[in-house]
Amino acid sequence: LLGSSAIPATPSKDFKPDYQAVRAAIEDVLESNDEYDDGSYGPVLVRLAWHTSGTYDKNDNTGGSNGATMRFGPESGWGANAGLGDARDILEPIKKKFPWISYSDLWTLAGVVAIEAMGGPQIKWRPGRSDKEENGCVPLPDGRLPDASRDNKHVRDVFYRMGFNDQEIVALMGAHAIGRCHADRSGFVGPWTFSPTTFSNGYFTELKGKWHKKKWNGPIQYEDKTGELMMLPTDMWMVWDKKFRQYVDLYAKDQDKFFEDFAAAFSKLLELGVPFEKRDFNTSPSSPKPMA
Ligand code: ZEM
Repeated sequence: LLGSSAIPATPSKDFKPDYQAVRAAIEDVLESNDEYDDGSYGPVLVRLAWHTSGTYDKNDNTGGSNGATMRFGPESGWGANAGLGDARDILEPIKKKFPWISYSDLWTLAGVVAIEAMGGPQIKWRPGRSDKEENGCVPLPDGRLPDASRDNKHVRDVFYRMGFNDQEIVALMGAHAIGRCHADRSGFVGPWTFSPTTFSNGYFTELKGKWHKKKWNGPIQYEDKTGELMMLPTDMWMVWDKKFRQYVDLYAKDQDKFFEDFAAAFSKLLELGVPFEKRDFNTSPSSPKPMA
């Protein structure tokens, strides 16, 4: 019997990529290292999926997950991408085991699998991204990813450039229920919720509490009354801006609605700029698990 590791680099015609096997391999690495952060690579994998996609510009159709250009400089060295080497490295043995999957499909699928494994919604995902060569791609300009120290106008500029509306922006921000900030990556410190490895609407319920500026020499960030939880300035704008705030209220009250809207927006994010063949999810011949 041929294991998937024996698949040749140029697959034969009747080769069927086994995405379930890749999903299982991703699930296996998520909690493979107790020493890493809160015992999970889930959050940093979600951040990789987001940063590889969030460079998209709808005006010239550049950026986005297709290409996996974060493998190369200058993108790999952007300040915004600090720490994402951990996420890329943990996926490398999976890429070796399943050489037929592109990095760009693997990185986006890993984000989806991580969210589902952390208790989040099922997210529609389909393959079809291809990797660019280092010498074949025009480097993207730095500054496409959002800057946490800035305001609501900046947040809108960045996400409208990708093609999102206010509701989708707020839904996507709910990913800050998981993970944490690291002093040596962004300069900010701490998690947004007390359960940073569980995907929930906790970001919104916490946001509705009381927040004050943290007294320290680091960048401006906000803390709750326990001093353990944090919010970035851009997070605070989700409640300071009335149009954003109505969705914070909605998602704080209604987890199901948050899961539904997040799943749709995250799936859209991962597909920005990807030249899929014309077919839909449920009829896709190469999508092994139709995602209803
Ligand atoms: Zn984040 N994010 N993000 N984000 N993010 C961090 C961490 C994580 C912003 C931001 O500056 C930061 C979205 C939107 C925005 C995740 C997912 C998503 C950190 C901490 C910062 C500073 C990095 C560090 O120090 O390790 C800003 C300004 C955003 C928009 C305005 C969206 C959208 C996301 C997904 C849908 C995740 C999962 C993390 C946690 C990473 C980890 O390693 O724990």
